[in-house]
Amino acid sequence: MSYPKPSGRSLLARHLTPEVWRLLNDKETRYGVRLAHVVASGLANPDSSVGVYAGDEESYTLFAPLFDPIIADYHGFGPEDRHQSDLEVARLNAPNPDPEGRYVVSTRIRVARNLCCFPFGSALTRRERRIVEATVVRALEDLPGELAGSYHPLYEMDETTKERLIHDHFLFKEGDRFLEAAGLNRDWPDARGIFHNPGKTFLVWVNEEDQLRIISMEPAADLQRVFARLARALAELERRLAFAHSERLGYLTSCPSNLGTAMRASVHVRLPGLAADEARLTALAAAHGLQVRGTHGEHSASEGAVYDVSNKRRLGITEVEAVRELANGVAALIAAEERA
Ligand code: ADP
Ligand code: IOM
Repeated sequence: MSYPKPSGRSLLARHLTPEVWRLLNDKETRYGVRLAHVVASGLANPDSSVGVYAGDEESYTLFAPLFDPIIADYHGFGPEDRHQSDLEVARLNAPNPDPEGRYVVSTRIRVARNLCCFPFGSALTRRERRIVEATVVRALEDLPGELAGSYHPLYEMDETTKERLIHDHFLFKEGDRFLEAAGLNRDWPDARGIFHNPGKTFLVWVNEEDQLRIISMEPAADLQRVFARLARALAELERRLAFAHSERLGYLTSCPSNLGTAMRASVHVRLPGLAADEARLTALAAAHGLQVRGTHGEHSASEGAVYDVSNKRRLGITEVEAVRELANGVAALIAAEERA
């Protein structure tokens, strides 16, 4: 295949040069992942922000001449850097940025995980995906206390329930064209599903962009409590499952934007004053290391001036630092909103 020049402004378009293509084009990982597989989504979707998906752990080393510049660009993390984790709740010290509850609608912290010794979602076979699902569901079955819940496979869910869960921000959307082009939606809805506790404050998505998305969420802005619940869940799951992890890059994920902590800590915050100039809002958030998404997540628009504001960097920053950065940045956005 000759060099497929990517269009658009994705990190793929910036870093897939003819030289990189020539260097990597004929390489293949142990699980059979090739460069064409890694870049397929970004080529099909010029409006991607990143545009590449690793098919397995080895993709990050075999295709490093493409991934490393993308990782450096997105996270400011160089080839000599080493990622460090810190999930110690006692060290968090992230004050509630909206104690009177005037702006923040809800808080959600999620991490992505993939099982070690399997390819990632875009390269899984149907049979392997089912094994991943069964392994994860078994690990979730006997979680204690507030984390206890039940698993709901997608193929058993009626349309009304599904739509309600998506609308209420609990479940992933269907038919995402970025994931589709990456090969992440193959055999849909087979082996996909959601686990949640009765109050839907603890949820796990199975076999979406990553094999697990582990989520703690609740109304208002008690970051400390949301983080503590997530940390408890992760400690339990680490005892039951072995996750794909590297000394250098931390937790390994399909998309390089999620490496390291694999954590996106976000608030849904209503900012009607700042909404008048979204470019300024985005710049203000970026100055605090934050990213702005729409009300229904990535690639969606804001509704009713509610924005999803989260840490942009997930690698080269600890979990505790990422949540603290969110708390400080959101407090600054609220102060700007009050002046607007
Ligand atoms: P991810 O967070 O897994 O990267 P998305 O950006 O698509 O993926 O978000 C997934 C879902 O989580 C969407 O429905 C989004 O609206 C919801 N969400 C994100 N942050 C919050 C929040 N703070 N409160 C409520 N829902 C949220
Ligand atoms: N993580 C992934 N969904 N995203 C960054 C897609 C994109 O490249 O726009």
